[in-house]
Amino acid sequence: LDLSVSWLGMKMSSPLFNASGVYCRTREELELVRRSAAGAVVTKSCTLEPRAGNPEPRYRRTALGSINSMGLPNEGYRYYLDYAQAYEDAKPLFLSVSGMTLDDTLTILAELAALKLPCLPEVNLSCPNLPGKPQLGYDFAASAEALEAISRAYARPFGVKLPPYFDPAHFAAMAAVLNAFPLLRFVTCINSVGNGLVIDLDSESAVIKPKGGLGGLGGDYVLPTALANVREFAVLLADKQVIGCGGVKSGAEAFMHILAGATAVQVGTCLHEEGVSAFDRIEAELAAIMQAKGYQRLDEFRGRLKTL
Ligand code: RRO
Repeated sequence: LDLSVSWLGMKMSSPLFNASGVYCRTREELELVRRSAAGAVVTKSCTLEPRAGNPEPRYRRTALGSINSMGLPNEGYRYYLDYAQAYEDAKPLFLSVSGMTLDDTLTILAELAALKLPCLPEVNLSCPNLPGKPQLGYDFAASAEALEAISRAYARPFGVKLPPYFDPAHFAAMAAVLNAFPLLRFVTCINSVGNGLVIDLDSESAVIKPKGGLGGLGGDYVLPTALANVREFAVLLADKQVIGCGGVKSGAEAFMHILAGATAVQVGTCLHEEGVSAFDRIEAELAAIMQAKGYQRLDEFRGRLKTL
């Protein structure tokens, strides 16, 4: 059985890796993912300056997943560039970038390009948790402008992290924007489903502090939305790769993401709750499903979703 994935000149021994935001803020966390069964490593979204993030509590597990309003806590982009500079593993490394302004993002990417580091940027167009800042991915014209500027400033292959979309007209509109940029080689679908509200019945209270309790949903809540976004963009972005993210907690959901068209699959909420041993478990479960179905390689079922 072969669970490896080759894409963009990289080889991953497993399709699974961490979702940005989970186990990736500090060097210590990144090293746990690097030394795990994960097939790649992605850093926490970074800004020009270090950030402490939003007030706590800002993450809560629920019976069906998680809600977070972390507010982009990170060590500042130089920390992650230093990590990338010292990185020697064959396991691919992705740098998530989420400047507070487009100019900040361009500054970070220009420096990354100049250093010629062995990592690919995943530009975050979809943080839902910065008070007063809308998610860029929901503004198609602003997304096009950002991709134009990024293509000019970076001039190398890159990817973007997208918010979830909920209407075929929006899939089509965003796909038309994305298809205009040949350096854009992958999209990660999806970021958390933004601005949900989890309420605790006993205390009659929101469960996280920022934004009156509003935060991004992950876990079981978001699996069907994630699969729809993976499927629609896999069909609409013929020359790009889609990385699946959302609701993966066992081999079954990983298989579904790949069936919907995902090249590789990220794990967020489940990784946060279980730790990096989740990668061994989910990989073994995915292998068992493939064995039972008679598949030896991921490309034998990738994108082959049946419809009725
Ligand atoms: O740090 C966060 O609050 C955060 C970010 Br940047 C993101 O992209 N998605 C998310 O769920 N939380």
